[in-house]
Amino acid sequence: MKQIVYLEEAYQESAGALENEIYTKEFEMELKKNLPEIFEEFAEGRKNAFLNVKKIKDQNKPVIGIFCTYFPQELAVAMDAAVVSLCATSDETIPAAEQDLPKNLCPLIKSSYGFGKTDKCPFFFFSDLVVGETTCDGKKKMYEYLGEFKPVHIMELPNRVSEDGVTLYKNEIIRMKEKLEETFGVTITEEDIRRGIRVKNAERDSLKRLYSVMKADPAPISGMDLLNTLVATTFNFNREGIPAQMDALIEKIQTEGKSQGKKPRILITGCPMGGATTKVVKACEDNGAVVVAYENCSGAKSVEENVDENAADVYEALARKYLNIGCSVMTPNDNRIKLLDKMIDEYKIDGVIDMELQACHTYAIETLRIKRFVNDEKKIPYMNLETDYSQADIGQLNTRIAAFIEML
Ligand code: BJ8
Repeated sequence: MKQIVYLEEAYQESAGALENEIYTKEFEMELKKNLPEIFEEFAEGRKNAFLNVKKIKDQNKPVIGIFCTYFPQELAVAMDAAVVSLCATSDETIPAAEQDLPKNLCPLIKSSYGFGKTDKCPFFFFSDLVVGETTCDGKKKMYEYLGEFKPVHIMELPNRVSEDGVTLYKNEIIRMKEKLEETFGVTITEEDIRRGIRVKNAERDSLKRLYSVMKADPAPISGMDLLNTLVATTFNFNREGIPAQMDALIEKIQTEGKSQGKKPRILITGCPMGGATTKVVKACEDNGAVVVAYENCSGAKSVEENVDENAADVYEALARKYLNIGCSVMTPNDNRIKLLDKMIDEYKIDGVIDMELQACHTYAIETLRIKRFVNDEKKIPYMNLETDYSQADIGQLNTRIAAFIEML
């Protein structure tokens, strides 16, 4: 009885947190203003994600919570587990986190920890196991404390893309598989993993097809709709169903989409986005531009490259794909430059905005390399923005972004 009451309370609280985290009223209004019939299904999908994860738990299916795109989701698909992206984009839980963690830490880390500590994230609540990777210093040290609230498994991620790195990560993927087998009492065969690879490749291909609609000039949808749809798909637990859903959405965009008109075309790179940081996209689009591409982890970074389906060694194939994600925690991080190079050309980008979260040292340090590349090699304007999860800098963001767009 106590458990049921607790679950109901958790539902109420979690639903509130979820609302703040991934489904803002502002976004709902944006949808209504633009293409309600096209995107409603996706907005609903996000709203219902909490109920869906609860249904999955009721069916006794394992739920794995993740924070980062370096987790090889193919392993979860291989054992029919659900993967949930844990709440990390709202400032609601930062005060609770700051009781334990330093204030001058990246808001993403504080938010994640705060959701774990306060039990306000429905996905954290239902996760059987949380997986973290040794990415930036802040995240990997935070996981040490997160382990006090949930079982946490850490994958050791190498700092550089090299053959030694591939071997290290391959062994970590095998260790991850063994951990899943031991935790959930299942056997994951090579054939299961090959199926997981095919499912995830098909999903990535369909997401690529979706965001490629923005190659059209004028763009057929707003950058806000694109971002919110991309984020929403991470809460879809039926991974096999995503390609058909994406294709239906693309068809609707092509037949019913409202052209955005001729506007300066922006690419956003840098830290992951969603929730509180959609303020940057809003500021771009309120000031007359359209965000046509997201190179960050909310967009192309983790989606562009597939796993080799024909590789003899599935673990090595997974290690190669995931290590190629161009995150600033890698040194050097040439893959970010390669992807930016390709996207700036393909999406006919007029200006690049590099968004850093406060106290994210790796992305902040990398701004110089990105600026040099964008200005000197691609010969287009670049702007770096540092922000956090508060609303305090909205005025300043608008002023700076308006001036940048004016220049394009
Ligand atoms: S693969 S971008 S999801 S690590 S913003 S917590 S880096 S201090 S989020 Fe990331 Fe994986 Fe990389 Fe993507 Fe640290 Fe920076 Fe905070 Fe960050």
